[in-house]
Amino acid sequence: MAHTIKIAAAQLGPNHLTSRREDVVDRMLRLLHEAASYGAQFVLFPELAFVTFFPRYVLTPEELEPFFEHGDLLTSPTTAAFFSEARRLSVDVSLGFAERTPEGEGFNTSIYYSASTHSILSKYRKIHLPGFVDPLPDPNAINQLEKKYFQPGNLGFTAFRAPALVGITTEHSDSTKVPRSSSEREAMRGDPIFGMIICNDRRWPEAWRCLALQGTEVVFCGYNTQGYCPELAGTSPHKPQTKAEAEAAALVDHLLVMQSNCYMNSVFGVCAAKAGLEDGNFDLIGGSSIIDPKGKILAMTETRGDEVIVADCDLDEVKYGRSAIFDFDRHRRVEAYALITGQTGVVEPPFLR
Ligand code: CDV
Repeated sequence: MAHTIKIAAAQLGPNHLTSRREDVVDRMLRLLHEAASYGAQFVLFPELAFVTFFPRYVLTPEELEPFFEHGDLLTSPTTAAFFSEARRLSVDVSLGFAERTPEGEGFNTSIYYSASTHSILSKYRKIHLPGFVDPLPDPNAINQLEKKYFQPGNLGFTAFRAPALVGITTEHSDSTKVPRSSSEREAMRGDPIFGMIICNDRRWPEAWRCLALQGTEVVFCGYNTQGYCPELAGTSPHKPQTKAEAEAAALVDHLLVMQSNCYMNSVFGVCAAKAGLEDGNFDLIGGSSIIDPKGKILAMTETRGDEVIVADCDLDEVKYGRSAIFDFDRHRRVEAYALITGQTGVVEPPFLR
């Protein structure tokens, strides 16, 4: 039986400081309906989907708090209807939001909502927080204060299975034998394995490999990526870029890390941007895409506004890379990788005498 799922990425155009949550959720509902009309079984929405990318601003605690969600998204007055509609349409969704826990911690979080169980199946809290704890001294600099407003995620890179998306797999099925017991049926189910990362995480191969080592078949990544942010991009001061050049380079970097990590881990990758000009001044790249395990782009957005893309993803394709060049069991040499987990920064070899 086919092991194919139709996946959608819903790119959101800009949100502004003046945008009302209700209006953003209305736009998300329109994208959800459009994706469902194409037959999508799953839709990915961006990082911090409900709000403008507020970590660019220096905010007082009172100004900061309204950007956070404080309760259960499935029952919260602004978002409950969104999940009820996803349930009615039988479409799973994943989206990002700023999470304030009952203990007062702040996380940059993504959830995976399963329509068949009407529950949040999995939660991921962003681990690689870019930027700075303190605002930059230059008043004209574009800040990135995720390290100030969020704590590093504490849930690891944890893969999970999502029910009711595919039938019994070819690999496990036997046409001569009808499964009898529920445990036998359970063992034969080919529920896909998913993993979530958020924005900057996609630039870190460690994140992808942790998910791939759990058999992940599709990695989801919502993002807000500045088109022009000289303070963050790491571009040589001897090669200053115009805004247009910087944005083009940011798009290249984004696709490079998505495609290469999909290929090196033999996984599908789905990424959804919040894009366009936020608050009249801050450019975010588009480039939301669906990528196959060979690193090939199956679908990509063409605008920087609200836009849906879809692709059929045959999850059996993951197997080819994993049984050949990226057969981890046969080829990985963990005895040589100690530096990866034992050391954080660079330690150069000693100088020659
Ligand atoms: N939201 C992000 O994590 N943005 C970062 C910055 C550094 C541009 C990114 O990696 O895209």
